[in-house]
Amino acid sequence: MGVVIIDGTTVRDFVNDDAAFTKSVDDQFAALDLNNDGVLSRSELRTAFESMRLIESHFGIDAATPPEDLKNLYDSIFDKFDGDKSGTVDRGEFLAEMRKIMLAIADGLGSFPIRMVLEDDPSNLLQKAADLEASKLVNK
Ligand SMILES: [Ca+2]
Repeated sequence: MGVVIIDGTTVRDFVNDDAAFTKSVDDQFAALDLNNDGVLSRSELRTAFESMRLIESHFGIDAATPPEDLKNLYDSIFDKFDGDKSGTVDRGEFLAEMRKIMLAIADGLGSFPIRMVLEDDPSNLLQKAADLEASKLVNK
């Protein structure tokens, strides 16, 4: 567990750092692809979202959401990711949609820094955004 301070600029700088962002999302994709077939199934993506709390709040999911609504919501999220409607989400689709989501989160944060308690998850993208900013400060 760690506490990080992030704002929209932290997140946006991370998304715009193509090499760092692509590598982080690729790492996350590999971790989510539980059966290693190179694509994410509906259930793999749902497992992913259940573990990404901030994304849940971005999509308006909370503990009181009834199971059927939750299923519809996860279906609609899956459809957003599955751009070519192939029934699976490939690496490129995942990267493109994660970029959009992270930029939307950045817009939502704006210039107001927030303190976030992050669980110790090396694949957490917001953690990576904060790490990238920290590494730049060190190098200045
Ligand atoms: Ca898979």
